[in-house]
Formats: sequence, structure tokens, C-alpha cells
Amino acid sequence: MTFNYKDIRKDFPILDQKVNNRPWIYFDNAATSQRPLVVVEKIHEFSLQTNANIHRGTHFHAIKTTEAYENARDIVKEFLHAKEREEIIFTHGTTESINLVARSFCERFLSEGDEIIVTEMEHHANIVPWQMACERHHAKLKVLPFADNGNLETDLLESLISSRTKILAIAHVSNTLGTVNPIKEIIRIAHNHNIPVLVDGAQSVPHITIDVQDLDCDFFAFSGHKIYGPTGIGVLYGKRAWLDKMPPFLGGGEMIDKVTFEKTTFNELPHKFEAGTPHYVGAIGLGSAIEYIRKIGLENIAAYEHQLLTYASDKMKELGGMKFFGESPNKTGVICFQLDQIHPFDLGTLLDQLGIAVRTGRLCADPVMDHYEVTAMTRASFSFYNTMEEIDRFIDSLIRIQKMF
Ligand code: 7TS
Repeated sequence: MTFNYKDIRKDFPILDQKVNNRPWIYFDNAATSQRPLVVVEKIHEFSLQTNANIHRGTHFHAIKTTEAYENARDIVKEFLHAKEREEIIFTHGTTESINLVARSFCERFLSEGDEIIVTEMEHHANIVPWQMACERHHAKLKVLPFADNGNLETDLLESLISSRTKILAIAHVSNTLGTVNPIKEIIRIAHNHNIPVLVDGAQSVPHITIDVQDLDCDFFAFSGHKIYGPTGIGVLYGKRAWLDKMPPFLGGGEMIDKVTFEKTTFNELPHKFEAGTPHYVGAIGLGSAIEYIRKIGLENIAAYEHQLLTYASDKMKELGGMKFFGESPNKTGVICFQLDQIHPFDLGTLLDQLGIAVRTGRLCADPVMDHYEVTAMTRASFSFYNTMEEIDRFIDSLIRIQKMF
């Protein structure tokens, strides 16, 4: 599969600039992706031409904006292949989606002595909310480990499950190791024990076609900004059977049915979980981002990104002193590495001086740093708008930096 880079890159004018006098190379896509023109234009349209608060007014702009927001919900529903549009809740992002479940599900279903399972490779967003829930309800957090090559120790899952396990929360794709976890298999094992599963899809939606009905996951969370959409908007998919039973997360406007000082009754799904004025411009922008990538085809995107990953990994291996973190055969375009004894912060700064943006630090995944007994890593993460030529320049830059040390 080859892309016409020139056409794709025309859609992302931000990439056409110099940083430190060199053409900018953006290899920090796992942190946030860039937005194509169609998304920027859609956001402009709903700022410059059409704007009114949604679900409230009977006037022209209120109706138009409400329709666009609800149309975005339909786009997300199709994208995730959810059964019902009411199962799509707009949030601020993956972090809020997970917090919503950790707060609301646990309020209803978690009791003293119960257990929650997460994995060792989770982003903090899929650890801390569960830890907080465990503290609130005097429950216990259990951890499924991963092997040094970055693969989950799925064989150990059965031994972690007990009659007290109430929910399992797992990343579809690790933001550090790049590993694509066998979530369908894991969901099947959990469901054999009647345990619901939340999938953190922050790193999978930009690369893998999602079918929540086929996966049979109970919850699925992702962020708009990692899939070429705006920041501040995200999605929680939840099976209606769970969402109906869960209490509201935030209280306020729109999530109510009737308010009196004696008692308040709550609105239907999805509004029950969308208190206050939502980031409707963000949701509309996310809808247009999803339409954009659907046009290109996630399969095409994934195939090309895999070529970038293989090309970069092979070239990096040829450099002496390269250590990779996460070498699962099934991984997305994420490479975490250590080059010689060069500290990741030095490496990141020097690469930046050469016009190349990578992520350095603990990557919001302290347990992964602890696993490998390092304090920081350097991460290059690719998107379909990156090119082989950019990887060549990245490799040349690494060689140059290696020589400096
Ligand atoms: N889960 C995973 C797997 C992630 O990679 C991230 C963000 C989140 C949750 C949180 O997403 P948010 O949009 O709510 O912030 N990951 C990263 C990263 O790897 N570098 O910067 C942000």
C-alpha cells in the first residue's frame, strides 16, 4: 500500500513548517495527532457561521447546532458499530470517560472486599480512577503483568479472577509498548466469569477498526485529539444494560428529567451522562475527523503505518547501543527506546534542535518505567502523514547525536 504523500500532507498544513531552521518532523502522534483542514474548517464553520447552545432553543441556530451535534453521535455510533446511538456518551476525553465509569459503575456495583483488575501496561488514566474507586469502597486493585517483550501475560488472567472481581479495565493498545492486546480473548475470559470489561481505546482508534458488538466489550473509551479531531472531546461507549443501571456522574442541566427541592429525576440516555453545555463544537469536529479517516480507510492507514514501523525499527536496530521497550510482533507505530547511555531528555532536546519532535519522560506510565527499571524513555510514534524520508532524517539525526556523546 502506498499513499500519495503530497495529497495527504496537503490536508495537514501544520506539517509544512520549519522548526529550528529545518523542516519539522512530527513523531509525537501518540500524544496528540494533527488535524486535517476539513476538521479545522468544520470548527470554523461552527464558530463563525453557526452557533447556539444545543438541546435548548427553538430558534434556527439552536436547531442547526443540535442537529450537527446529534449527527456527530450517529457518526461515532457507526464508527464503533454500536447497537444504539444512546450508548454513545460525549465526554472531555478518555480520562473523563474512564473516570465516569470508575465513579458511577463502582458507586452502584463495588463493595468492600471486591476486586478490580487492570494491567501493568496501563496509562495512568486507566489506573488512578480505579485506585480512587478502590479507596472509596475499600476494594482491592489487582494487576495483570506483561512480559519483557511487551506481551501481556494473558495466561495469568484466570488466576487473578475471583468471585469478588467486579470489573476489568485494559488498554487496547499500550501507549508505551505499542502492544495490541488480545482484548477479544480477554473479554471472552472475563465474560465467562460474568465480569464486565472496559477497553481504553485511546491508542487503538486511530489505527484499528473497532466493532464494539463483535468485541462484546461493556465500555470503550477514546479521545478526539488522538484521532485527528479536536482536544476536549471524547467518547464513552457503554452497553445500555450497564448505563441504564449506573447513577449519573455529574449533576446539572440537561441530565435531569424534573427537578424539585424534594427530589430530582434523571433524563434518558445519553443525556443522563452529559450534564451541562457539552463541547458541541468539539463533537462536530470529531465527527468530521472520523469521516475523513473513513474516507482514507483505517486498513490503508494501518498498513502504511506498519511499513513505517518496520522501516524505522530495522534502521534503528542497525545502530549500535539501541534498546527497545516493547517488541511484540503485534504492535502499532510506537517505538520506545534508549540509545546508549544518552538521557532521554538530552536526546529529546537534541532531536528538537534538529527539527524532530519526539516524546520523552515517563509517558504517564510509571509502572512501565518500573518494569524496565528506567526513569524515562524516548518515544517516536508515527502517523499516516509521516514519510520514509522523515525516518531517514530521524536515523541520520540519531547517528549524529550518538557521535556527539
Ligand atoms: N489512555 C491511553 C492508552 C493513552 O495513551 C492516553 C493519553 C490516555 C488514556 C489519556 O487520554 P486523554 O486524551 O484523556 O489525555 N496518552 C498520552 C501519551 O501517550 N502521551 O501524551 C498523552
